Amino acid sequence: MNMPISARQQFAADLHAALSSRPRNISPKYFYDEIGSRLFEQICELPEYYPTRTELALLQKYGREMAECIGPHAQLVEYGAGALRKVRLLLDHLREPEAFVPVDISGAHLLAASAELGRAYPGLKIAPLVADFTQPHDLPPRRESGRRVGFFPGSSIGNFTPAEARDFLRMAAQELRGGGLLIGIDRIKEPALLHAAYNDSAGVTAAFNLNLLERARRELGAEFDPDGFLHSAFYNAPLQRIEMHLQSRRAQTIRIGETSYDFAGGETLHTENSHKYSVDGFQALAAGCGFSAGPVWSDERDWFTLLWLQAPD
Ligand code: AVJ
Repeated sequence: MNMPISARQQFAADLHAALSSRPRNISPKYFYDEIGSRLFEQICELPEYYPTRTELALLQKYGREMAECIGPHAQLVEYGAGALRKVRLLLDHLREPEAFVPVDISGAHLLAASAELGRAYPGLKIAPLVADFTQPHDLPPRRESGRRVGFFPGSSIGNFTPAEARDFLRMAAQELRGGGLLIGIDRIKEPALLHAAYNDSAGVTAAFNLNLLERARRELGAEFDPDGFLHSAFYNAPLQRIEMHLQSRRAQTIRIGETSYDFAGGETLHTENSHKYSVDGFQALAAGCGFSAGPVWSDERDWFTLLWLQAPD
């Protein structure tokens, strides 16, 4: 039998693979250790980072209509649970939800957030599931009378390439059949606004990106000059995405255990994609995965949109 591999071993394996490949890239999920999660919470408060506050305002304003789409007795599944702040704005309007199932790989964080939500919603059945929602997972069985509905806020889907987004949406269409999906997307907009959102003047996004290397030092004993890398974030217009990279200021070597990795000056480790969508473009992507388009809710500036997608029967 295979031994389960620890989070640290998984990070080590993925970082070695990333540093050995060309171009070098690693999953953004490694941003979110305790320090990284705290930095992300700070990003959400930044004046330049509009997505969180724009989406929260949409949930405040239209939560009742969204709850109407979700319907009574629903089993509500949140993909990738953060602080579970946004879902409250749906729960406040839902009629007799059957259960709330937050799914996240970070077990400790998920259980703490679930316990806190439980204190605020004492009548609600909360069934946290510690799992990577991009991999096959087993949701609790649903009742005959209710539907299963997915909630995927934050434009987290933007971390996926369109091909990966399709894989996720196909999986979701199956497990949500008969129900639907409420999903947040960040809209294509003026590049200067996007650029500012990922290059804040307080340097929090830079610290968030650089924390990946700090984490490699803390957890894996990686050796390198911490001032040798810069935060780089830019809008890739043809691919409609923000890319974040860690860019080497000069020729240098990173050592992890026995292995050395050489960086040329200017060479990067690609750490994140954040894809931006038009409403039509995203609905077309989802339609290819079996969802039909329903109501959409956007702010006045069309910076962010929540969409209802009806899952197949
Ligand atoms: C959590 C993936 C939605 O892409 O905007 C914020 C992460 N990265 N600033 C995003 C992030 C840099 C965020 N998502």
